[in-house]
Amino acid sequence: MPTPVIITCAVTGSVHTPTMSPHLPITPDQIAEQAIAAAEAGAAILHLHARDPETGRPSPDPALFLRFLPRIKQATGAVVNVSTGGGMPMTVTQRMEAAVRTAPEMASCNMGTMNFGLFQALDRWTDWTHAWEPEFLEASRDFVFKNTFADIEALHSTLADGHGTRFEYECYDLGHLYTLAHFVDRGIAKPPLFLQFCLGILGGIGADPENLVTMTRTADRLFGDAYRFSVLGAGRHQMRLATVAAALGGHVRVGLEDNLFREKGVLSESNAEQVRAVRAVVEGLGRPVAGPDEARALLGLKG
Ligand code: KMH
Ligand code: ZN
Repeated sequence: MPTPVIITCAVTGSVHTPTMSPHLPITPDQIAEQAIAAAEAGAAILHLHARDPETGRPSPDPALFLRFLPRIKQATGAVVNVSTGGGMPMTVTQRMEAAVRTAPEMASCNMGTMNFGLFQALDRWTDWTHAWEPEFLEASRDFVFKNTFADIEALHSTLADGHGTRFEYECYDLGHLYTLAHFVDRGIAKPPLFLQFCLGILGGIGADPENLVTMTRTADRLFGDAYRFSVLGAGRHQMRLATVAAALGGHVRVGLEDNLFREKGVLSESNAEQVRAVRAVVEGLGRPVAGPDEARALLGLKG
């Protein structure tokens, strides 16, 4: 029996702006509705950010998370994954606040400090520059996505040790796998590890299938069978890389955080639409889709 595929849906993120798509969920109600529909379509994990409902800008405010998390938990059995990646220009402390307050089953843990292209990275199908306020656009050119060794350690001591939260380890480059191995060696990161290979972000590794294979081979050497991997391809690379990931035995991530399009020039109308599309690919490859409890068992979550 092939291993079931865990579909993660990243519902809104912090990169895309409301001016880019009318379908991007912004308010707590919209985030809850789209997250619930994504779970009903087959997403076992919901990766969640919050936004200021007035401006649509990413927000670290735990009160906003608390306006959609209980509703999602009540309506679905899906694993709730609270982002600690936040968005520009939050501090690391702000980025961790919602996860510390809500003690989720899962939170993201970004595995290195890097340049992180915003509009430049996500989609070369469209010139997005019109969609950004000029000062935000200018600031994004100088943006450092800070995830130092100390930050990674703090996430583990606060969330894993304090609350039993486990991590989606966001790896944007090969070096991030070696950093994770260092934390495993120190007994800080504990298997089974859930690696999210993030390909196609400007500043990280490119979205070539060869790179994905190299990442899996490297992870095999570093972690043996103590890890599972999932893949997100930024922008137009999303479905192609999800297909390669599923064919290689991995798991997949989709959602409007990573890609706004169904195909060139055609916006996705919802997160659930992307979940249904990737589900068809996965099932077409002969692999079943994991329910939330299968995902929990595969990833050693607290439930
Ligand atoms: N935006 C993705 C490329 C996080 O939320 O911690 C990575 C991400 C980071 O989802
Ligand atoms: Zn995210």
